[in-house]
Amino acid sequence: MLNNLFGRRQDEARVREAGRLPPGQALTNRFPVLHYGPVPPFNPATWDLRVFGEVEQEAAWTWEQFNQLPRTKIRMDLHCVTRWSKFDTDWEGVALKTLVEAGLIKLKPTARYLMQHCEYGFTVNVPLEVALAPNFLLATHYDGQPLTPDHGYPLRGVIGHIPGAELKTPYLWKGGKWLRGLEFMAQDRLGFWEQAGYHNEADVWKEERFAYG
Ligand SMILES: Nc1nc2c(c(=O)[nH]1)N[C@H]1C(S)=C(S)[C@@H](COP(=O)(O)O)O[C@H]1N2
Ligand SMILES: [Mo]
Repeated sequence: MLNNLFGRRQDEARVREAGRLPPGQALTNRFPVLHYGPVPPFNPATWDLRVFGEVEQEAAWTWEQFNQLPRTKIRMDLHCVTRWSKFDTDWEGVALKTLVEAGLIKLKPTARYLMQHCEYGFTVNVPLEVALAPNFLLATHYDGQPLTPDHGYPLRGVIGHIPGAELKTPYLWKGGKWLRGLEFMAQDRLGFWEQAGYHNEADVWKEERFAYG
């Protein structure tokens, strides 16, 4: 217990010195769970991922089809708006950038934003340049294991900070758990937490937590 506490402080000092602890954040070695509403069930026979909006051709991938898409692994630091940060987390899944480059999703030139549609009508919006960056992943695995139900099984968006990469880093809420749809949009629309007053840009280094002071 004491040992754990001491370890946490040391770990935090180390990431702070490395410039990896954003303002107002504290390191945790746990993995807190945060979401609104219940954890949905998963049925691989009926699950699909819809791709729609500003695309040349709409699609609905079954779970089997989704698992045949090209895969990517990334390591990143997660920063939650509720002030915990978790460092060096390992994710595996499908990069949107890869799907676009491979022509598996053909975007219309008008596509500028992505809305992630999740179970029970939860939504979260990001600009296209964020969705196509290497620090955004459609993740099926965390730490070498399939996601646990409360962290978004079978599929979630996840976004974090890759140390050394000059990429915009939004807070973790910009990744939707229990993902079921990718809607490409010409105009921005606010997602669930953004409508509730969270900041639309959500940049962790600028502490863009809430839209109104
Ligand atoms: N479907 C869904 N995804 C969601 C949320 C939610 O309420 N519903 N909350 C977001 C918020 S506020 C956070 S901080 C992260 C938390 O992810 P975690 O539970 O894996 O730590 O999920 C995000 N994705
Ligand atoms: Mo959150």
